[in-house]
Amino acid sequence: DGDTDVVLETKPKTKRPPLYKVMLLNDDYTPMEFVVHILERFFGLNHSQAFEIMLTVHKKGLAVVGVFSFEVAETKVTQVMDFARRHQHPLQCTMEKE
Ligand code: TYC
Repeated sequence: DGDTDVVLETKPKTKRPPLYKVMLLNDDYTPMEFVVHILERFFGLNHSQAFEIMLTVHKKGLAVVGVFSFEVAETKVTQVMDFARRHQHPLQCTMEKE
């Protein structure tokens, strides 16, 4: 009858969830050993990895310490900020969509 069937391709509907970078910011007061301890304790880094990232933050101003789902990233930021505040250090930790 002259009609033409058109079947549009549909995209696969499962999208990967967005990932979030967790970053540590430098400051002049938080002791280096405290930052290394944080990286070991909350990010599961070994001592030399932790020391290396701490030095990168110290020299460059900030560094990405890990990439996680939203909920995990939020938990890490909260854990770091609470731990730093309890020890009266001004350390800042933030997250940003990748
Ligand atoms: N700049 C700090 C010092 O000289 C060390 C430091 C490193 C602080 C990393 C924060 O995220 C940081 N004691």
